Amino acid sequence: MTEQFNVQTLNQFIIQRQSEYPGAKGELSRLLHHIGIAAKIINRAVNKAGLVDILGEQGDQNVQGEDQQKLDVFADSHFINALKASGECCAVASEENENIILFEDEMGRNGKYVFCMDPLDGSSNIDVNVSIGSIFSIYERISPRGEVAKIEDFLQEGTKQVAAGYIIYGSSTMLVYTTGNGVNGFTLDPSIGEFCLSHPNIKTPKSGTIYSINEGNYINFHSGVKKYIKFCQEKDAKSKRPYTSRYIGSLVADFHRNLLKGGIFIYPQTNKNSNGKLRLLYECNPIAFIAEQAGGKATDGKQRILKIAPEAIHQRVPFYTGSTNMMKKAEEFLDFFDNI
Ligand code: P6P
Repeated sequence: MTEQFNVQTLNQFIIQRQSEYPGAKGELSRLLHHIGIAAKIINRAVNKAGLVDILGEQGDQNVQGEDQQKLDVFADSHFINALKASGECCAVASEENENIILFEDEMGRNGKYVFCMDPLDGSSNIDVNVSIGSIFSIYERISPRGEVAKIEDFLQEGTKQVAAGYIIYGSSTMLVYTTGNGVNGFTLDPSIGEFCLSHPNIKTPKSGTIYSINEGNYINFHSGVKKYIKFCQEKDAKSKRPYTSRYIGSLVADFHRNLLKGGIFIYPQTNKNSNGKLRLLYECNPIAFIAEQAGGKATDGKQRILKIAPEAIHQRVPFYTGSTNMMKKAEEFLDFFDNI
């Protein structure tokens, strides 16, 4: 029994960190606590997905035109319920909903924060038991409290995030987040139903030997991306090349592996999709915040992801993120960007 009292739970950590913010009234702490609750509920569903009828397609399509999996819809609704219950959130932008979701009751109108999320990223992997994730990003609203939130509350550049994180539902379930003072990882201990601090102050290696990109799109890549892939594959003992190619097709799983081991993840623009595939607000910005807080880097091939001024809630951007030395080398090739 004593061992269970040596761990620091997510809630203990949140409360301890709150004391480091003089004057903090606990709003962000309460919001993070409710995210943890939603994560446990979704984790339970993901783990049982094969046993109860929540696998397979919902029969609808989301705003991206992607077939909605039942778990997508389940995750979306449970996060929204938890955020509403927290009393600290006034509106939500979700991959699963075309428009922002407004909390218009008195408690919602007084919420201090807006929340961007991909409630279940990598959902095409759900039915084949591959790791999937939830990704979130939190901003302080800019519209006056007491009023219904506005779209402008969501169109803030990534540097304004007050918190960002992801939950990875894999061989174990982890919640990894930052509030701008480093990155910490918590592993769910099913025996006590608590997220416990397992990866304090995560720092990503400056170099790595993993590159992650969907080479199935190779013919559509710009020449600079093709040249970088060739660089990764050339023999060079000094720089430990050829690098290892690892690509799961689940952003949270690919990023989490590279964060801990060192590596680079690329979802570039192509001649078919000039802005790539990943969404700025609820995929690239939160991941970029974590990458930078862990000592890594995140760009769209030219500029910091976190400095991009959003124009729409489902806006897509090219995405390059990972170990600083690998990003620096990749950018040398991207400087020679020319048309395909
Ligand atoms: P592709 C999942 O659908 C997702 O949004 C990310 O999780 C993942 O990194 C990417 O798309 C995979 O896209 O085109 O390589 O299958």
